[in-house]
Parts: sequence; C-alpha cells; structure tokens
Amino acid sequence: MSDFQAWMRDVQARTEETLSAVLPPANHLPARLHDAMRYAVLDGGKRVRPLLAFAAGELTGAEPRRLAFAGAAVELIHAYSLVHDDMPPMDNDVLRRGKPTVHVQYDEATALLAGDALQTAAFEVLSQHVLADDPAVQMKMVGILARAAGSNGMCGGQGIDLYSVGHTLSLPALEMMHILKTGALIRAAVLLGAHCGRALPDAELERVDRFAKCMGLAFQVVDDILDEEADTATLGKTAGKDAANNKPTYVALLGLAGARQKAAELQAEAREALAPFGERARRLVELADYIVARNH
Ligand code: GRG
Repeated sequence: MSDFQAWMRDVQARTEETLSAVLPPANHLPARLHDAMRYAVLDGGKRVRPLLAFAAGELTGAEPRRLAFAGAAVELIHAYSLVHDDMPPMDNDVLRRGKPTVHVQYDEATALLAGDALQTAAFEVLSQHVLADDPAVQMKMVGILARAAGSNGMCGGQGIDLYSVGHTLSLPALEMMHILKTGALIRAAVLLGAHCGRALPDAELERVDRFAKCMGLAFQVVDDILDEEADTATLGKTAGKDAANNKPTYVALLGLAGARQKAAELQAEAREALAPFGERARRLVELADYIVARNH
C-alpha cells in the first residue's frame, strides 16, 4: 500500500469514527429516524470531501481533531443531499452504495426527515466544537458551508438540473449547474479544512480556492465519464445521455475524449494553482490525481 493509500485509509477511518460519534445512537428515540440517519451516513462512500478537508488542513498545519469535525460536517450535508436526491420526486433511485436507498429501506417520510436532520446536524457539529482560533473565522466557516449547501450552491444547482430536463444546455450552462450542484460542496470542504489551521495570506487562499473550484468541476466531469462508461458497458445505450432522465452531460456535449481532455485540463490547472506551496500541498495534489483517475 502506498503512503497516500495509507493516509486515505486513516482519514476514512477517522471520518467514520467521528460521524458515528456525532450522530444520535440508533436506539435513541425516535429510533426509526435515528436509525435511518445512521444508515444513510455510515459504512459507505469514498469520503472525498473529508479527505479534501484533511488535505487542505495539512497545508495550514491544522489539528486533526478540528479537521475530523469539519470533514464530518461537510459529509453530513453530502449524505443528506444523496438521501433527498434518491427520492421519487428527484432521481427515484432504489440503490445507493450497493444498498437500498433510505426511502426504500424505511419510507419516504422518514427519508425526508432523515435528510433534514442530517443537514441540521452538520451545523450542530460546526457550532459545537472549536474549529478555528478566531471565533470570527469559525463564523465564516459556518457561512461557507451554509452558502455551499443552499440555493446559491448545491440546492441551486439541483434546481437548475431539475428545470433543465428536456432542454438543451449549452456548455457554460452545464458548467454553471455543476459548479453549484457538485462543485460548491467540494470547494467548501477544501476551504473549511484550510480555515481550521493558521490564516493564509489572501493571495495564497485564492490559490487554494482556485484548486478547489477546479477539482469541484473535475469531480463532476469524471462522474459523467464513469456513468457513460458504466452505461455503455451494461445498456449499450445512446452515448452521452443519462439513462434515467435524458439529462445532458459533459460526455454528451464534448464526447468521451473531449470530457477526458477537460478533466485533464482542470487537473493541470488545479496542480498549477498549488505549485508555489511545494511539499505542503502534497496531499491535495495526490487527491486531485486520485479524483481524476478514480474508477468509481
Ligand atoms: C437533493 C438538495 C439536493 C441536492 C442533491 C449532489 C446532489 C444534489 C445530488 C447527487 C446526485 C449525484 C449522483 C451527483 C453526481 C455527483 C455526486 C455528488 C456523486 C456522488 O458523490 P460521491 O461519488 O459519492 O462522493 P460517495 O458515495 O462516494 O459519497
């Protein structure tokens, strides 16, 4: 196992431990709701967002304890978004991470409540633990996550996605949708991790933010490529259209080779943004490479 793989495994294990500790116990009343929340969050997922928070925190010398809470907060928002996204009014999926989705395993009302409660749990975590030396910075972190999750971030991107079904999106419009829907939370993970440590000069923070924006978009481009490859392998369907609801994707607009080229360009820009940090940015650079090269 490489040094990077061992680091990933450590962060993933620490994230699991922290998530388990901050979530209410499964038998705590109302047990069905708390059980559903734990089901949605634990034992699954790559934990890309906590990994990014930890890697950004290494750049600013942040304490791992702070990073574990910051990463868990972002992961709780991510988990809530998946629970709601899988429900019948949205993607209507029956499987997630190889298990029945929350509304299938429990019921729709429980899935709705579990998602709502996971979202507020994220902000409880951010407000209950000291994550920055300066309380004003911690307030700023709460604002970063709130904006990334809300109608000017993930929810806004999901809205554009929903309202665009059946319409043709231009490349800039597709990009805007994904910058909000997927990119905003990835960017927030990096910024929260960085803010757990010592303050960076504005120009350096701007570089970290540029890295985060590039990786937010690259993550989605790669997701589209992986979806296309899986669909082509299993369904032999028309290239470039999401099987379930005919949504536009990067592959639809750029072709498979064009989408791969786009991911490589974003990866190169992300790496370039971090070049002046040298060894301090090693984990972030390794994660950028992992995100673009991943196969699931
Ligand atoms: C319902 C408010 C609301 C928002 C939903 C992010 C999102 C918006 C929906 C998720 C739908 C989706 C599958 C988007 C593609 C990119 C993405 C976020 C994939 C899943 O993230 P991973 O790969 O998942 O990090 P794991 O399981 O590893 O955590």
